[in-house]
Amino acid sequence: MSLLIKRADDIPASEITDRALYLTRRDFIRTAAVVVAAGTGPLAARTAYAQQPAPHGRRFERVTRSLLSTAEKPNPWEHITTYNNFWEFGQDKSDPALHARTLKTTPWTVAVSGECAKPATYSVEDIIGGETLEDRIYRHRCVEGWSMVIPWVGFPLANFIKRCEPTSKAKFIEFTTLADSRQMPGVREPNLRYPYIEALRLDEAMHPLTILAVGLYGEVLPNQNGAPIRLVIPWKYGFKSIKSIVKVRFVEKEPTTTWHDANPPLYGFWANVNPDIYPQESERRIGEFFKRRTLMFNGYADQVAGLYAGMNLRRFY
Ligand SMILES: Nc1nc2c(c(=O)[nH]1)N[C@H]1C(S)=C(S)[C@@H](COP(=O)(O)O)O[C@H]1N2
Ligand SMILES: [Mo]
Repeated sequence: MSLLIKRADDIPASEITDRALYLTRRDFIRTAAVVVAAGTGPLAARTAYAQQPAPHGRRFERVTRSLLSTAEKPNPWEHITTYNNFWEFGQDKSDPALHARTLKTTPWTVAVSGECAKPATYSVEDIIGGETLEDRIYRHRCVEGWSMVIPWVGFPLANFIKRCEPTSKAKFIEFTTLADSRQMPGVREPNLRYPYIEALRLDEAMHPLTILAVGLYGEVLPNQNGAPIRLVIPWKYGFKSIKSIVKVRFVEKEPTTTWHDANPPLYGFWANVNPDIYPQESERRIGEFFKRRTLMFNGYADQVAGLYAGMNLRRFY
């Protein structure tokens, strides 16, 4: 970390402005304080400097445009690959870009088990193989109050689920992230229980908006964004979109999930974006200065509200 500490008067003004624009307001104030005080030390190291954006990876050959994309302008590669949440690589937004570089993503397999007719260990190549890859530009809303627009490359999770042939008992689908402490320094920290686990009700998982993402901006997914394969479910808070998946399990009962287990009142199992539940009424789009109003189901209400008909969304948050 110490290599990243620069004196404030070494930072070009352009870098300060650019960086400040996409920090949260609290971080922005801290950064400003650091700049004014020409401070160094841990605070400066933590807040003042962006990581290098991810190097560019292999481009996918055929990616079709999806009608399910938002028309909003995507955030640039630099934002999406340097401002990340991936606690297996550290808690700061800049940690994953720094520490995930060395994650080994080939070979990679996903072990499928539980209530299904085709339990097996699938290679990522096999999972992606027969799929038509699509550009899916989605809004992303983190429970911490920031948002981005991200041009994923992926395909409906439903396609993979059908291949696994869930039985009639399967009501939920559970996902697990790799937890290899040799590659993932965060896994040794006592902040969350690893491996990271997330789950969806099966009908949510089968919804056409729910995808397995394998790329970003037409290229192979950078490690910090959850390579080689991650879930993206755009109407829920970001923590549901689990990264670097190594296991899938079909189950009858609602599984215990990492964030919900860590703090149930704060992180509901459902995690549907809901501006009516304090303090989620507004968000800051990374790259913008003023806040925007958060939309019900993150703007996907027309497509997904029906999944929750008759459910009290204040109780099942
Ligand atoms: N395994 C794992 N998956 C994870 C997380 C994590 O810490 N570990 N963070 C979640 C949160 S809170 C968010 S907002 C998104 C961030 O994805 P991004 O860095 O690609 O934008 O990943 C989600 N998936
Ligand atoms: Mo998040």
